[in-house]
Parts: sequence; structure tokens; C-alpha cells
Amino acid sequence: MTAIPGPKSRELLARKQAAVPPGIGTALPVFVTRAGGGVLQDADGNSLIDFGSGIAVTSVGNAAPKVVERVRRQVADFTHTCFMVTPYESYVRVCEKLNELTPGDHDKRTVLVSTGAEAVENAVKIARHATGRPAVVVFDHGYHGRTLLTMTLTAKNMPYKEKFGPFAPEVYRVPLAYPFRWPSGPENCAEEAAEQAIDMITKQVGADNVAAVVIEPIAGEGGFVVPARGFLPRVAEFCRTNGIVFVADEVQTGFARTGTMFACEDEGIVPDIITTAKGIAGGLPLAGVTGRAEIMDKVHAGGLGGTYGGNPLACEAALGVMETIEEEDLVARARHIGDTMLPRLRALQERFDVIGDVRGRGAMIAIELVEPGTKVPNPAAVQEIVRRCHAEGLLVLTAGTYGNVLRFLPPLVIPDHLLDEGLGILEKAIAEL
Ligand code: PLZ
Repeated sequence: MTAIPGPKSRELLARKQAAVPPGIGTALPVFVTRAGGGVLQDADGNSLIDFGSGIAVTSVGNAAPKVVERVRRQVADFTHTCFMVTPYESYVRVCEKLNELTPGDHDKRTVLVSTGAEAVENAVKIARHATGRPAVVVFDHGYHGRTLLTMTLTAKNMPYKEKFGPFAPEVYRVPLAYPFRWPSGPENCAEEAAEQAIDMITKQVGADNVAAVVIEPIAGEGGFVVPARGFLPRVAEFCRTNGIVFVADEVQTGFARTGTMFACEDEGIVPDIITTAKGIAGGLPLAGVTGRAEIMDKVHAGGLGGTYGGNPLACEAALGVMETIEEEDLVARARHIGDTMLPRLRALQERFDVIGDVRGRGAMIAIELVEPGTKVPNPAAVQEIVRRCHAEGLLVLTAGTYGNVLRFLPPLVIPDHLLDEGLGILEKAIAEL
């Protein structure tokens, strides 16, 4: 209807700039008034196709009917008691569901908190308590949050860590099997990266000192890096033989996003602890830490918690999300989205050598842009494509350690014609560039 952003959004942006510090960025300054079915509507009456899902959150869509209905009922009944003061059933039900849905048929327990970072923090607390060991091992390109500990676990300095130190102690970083950028080529990547990682752990830290290895099964903010096949199983096996808690951070990859309920399932990994958030509750603040009962049960009574963790509105939303995923078979839908996007993006890669790599699984897909004919990161090309897509009404997000990755996270309920239209806008933007 108008230029993007339109006059009303510009006015609101001016107010934002006067009221909110610039530390809180804005990917696309259109102010949203309604959203659903893969479309965002803004204050100026524009409709934008949503390839971001609020960073992999609204997988079941915005204002999904089952989520709305459950939250509406709950908000009228009660909004908060604090689960640590007087409990309610929906919290327990969400934990039962997480224990059932996450990989492995062993006995499990779940703690609910409010954000992904809080889930990762708690996973580390629990692993340290259960093992009596201090060290935490994380990977290149990893992202785990913005709190002191999770910012320390995060790899990339700018913008996440710049001048926010000193950081938490006992955090060690090892290589990730990044096929596109592995020096000796993608064929050797899994084995060499695992060898280097394990060697660093044993030689520099000492396996006996490590409480937890924390890894995203697909690195999200780091650029949708799918570790070379075989890498994750090697690392998980090393953890098993050394009494190290293997923590899969599935905050971004979880809940059907990658075409399996959890991304770990793709290589048959059974994590000791799995962290979830984002897609779990359709945008209401909820996160989970699910782990082996014998690890989780070690922590003394009162050792874990938080005022809002497992808020009743968020728990009802999560139950609505889980019902929707099941009833609409969104796991299959995520695979269908990947099967639609990947061939079209690979065809683009054939035509344009600015696209160095096309990767991802299910509805978690990315392209990495390079200086043509090289592997030199090309963040300027990403910015230009994003600008063109936004102007044409397609919301896309960026990612990557080098800022040169375009990532696509459409809601799993996006209809085929919008997926097709969005891809058309993207293809045109790249072709024009
Ligand atoms: N672990 C794997 O992807 C959040 C960050 C957005 P919170 N990723 C989006 C930003 O720039 O702040 C994330 C993640 C993984 C943990 C987190 C942290 O989750 O809910 O943002 O705390």
C-alpha cells in the first residue's frame, strides 16, 4: 500500500528512537498490528510475507486458533500463582509432553523457565551440580543467549559480547564441523573437526573437569550451519564415555522446525539434557530444560526456579502448540517447505555465483553469500538483498558469524502460494543484484 516503512510506521519509529535505546535493534521497522497465516500486517495497511516467524517462534502461525482459545480461557481463570507457591496442572502436562516428545525413552524430568537463555543457564547449573565439575565446552559459531553465562557461551563478539565483559569463567570453545568453510574440504570435515574438538577438550581442559558440552544441532544465529554428518554422534559418544552431560540446545531447532520434532533425531542423537524455547509456545514466553531423571533429580529442593517460569498462560499456549503440531502434522509440513525451497535455491546457486552455499533442513534454510568465485564473505550482498526483499514486502532475516547469511524461517503453516510468492521476490532480488 505504501513505501516500506510507511508514514505511520515512520512516525512510530521516531517515537521508538526517543523512548528505546539503540541497543535494541530493528530488522525491519514496520509496526505490526495483526499477524497470521504467514502474513504480517502493519500500521499503514501493508501485508508482508513472513519468512522469519519472529526468529523461529511462531511455527504454528501467529494467533493460531488452538493457542488463542486456550490462552483466552486461562486469562479469564487466573494469570499467575507462581508454580513454586501453588502449582497448577498445565505446567505438569507440558513437562509430561516434553518428557514424551524429546528423544530417548529413558526416565526424564523437565523444568520450565521463561527464555531460551534461562533454559541454557539452568542446563549448565544442573550439569555442574550433577557432575561436581566446573567446565563447560561450547563450539565456534554457537549462540546461546545474552545473559552473562550464555553470552560467554556465545561465539560471536559483535554485537553480542562487545565490551560486556568480563565474562564467566570455565567456558572453553572448540571447532564446529562447518562443511562449507572447513579448510581441507567438506569430505574430511566431520572427522577432523571431531578429532580437534576432542583433542582440545582432553589436552587443554581435561575430560574429567567438564560438566557439560553444549551444542546446537544446527547452529542458528551462527548461520544455519549444519554440522557435517558424523560430527554430532562422535561428540555425543565422547561425552558418554567421559561422564560429560551432552546438552543439545534446541531453542531454535526444536518443535518440528527442521522436519523432525527435534533436530537431534536426524542422526539419532539422544541428548542427556535438551533445552527448548521459541517454537514451544507460539510467542508466549516459555522455555524448558528436559533431562535424564538421574541428572535432573540431583539438584536439592528449591535449587531451581523463578517467579514466572512455566506461567499458566504460556503453558496453555504450549499445549495449544503441541496439539496443532500433531493435528496439522507440521513435522511433515516442515519437510515439505524444505523440499520446496532447497531445489529453487540450488537452481539460483547455479545461476549466480554470489551464492556460495545453500543449506539447512526442513523450514530452517539459509544461503551463504560470497564474493563471486571465492569463499570471501559478502555481507554487503546480504544487506542489499534484504533491502530489496523488504521493499517488496518479504520479511527475511540475516545470520552468520560473518553477517553473510540469509536465513529463512517461515511459519510451518504458511500456504504454498505465499511460499512461492516469497521465493519469487527473493529470486528477483538476487537476479537484480
Ligand atoms: N539458544 C540456539 O537461538 C535465541 C536471538 C535473538 P532467548 N536466538 C535468537 C537475539 O538477537 O537476541 C537463542 C537460540 C539458541 C538460546 C537462545 C536464547 O533464547 O529466548 O532469546 O533467551
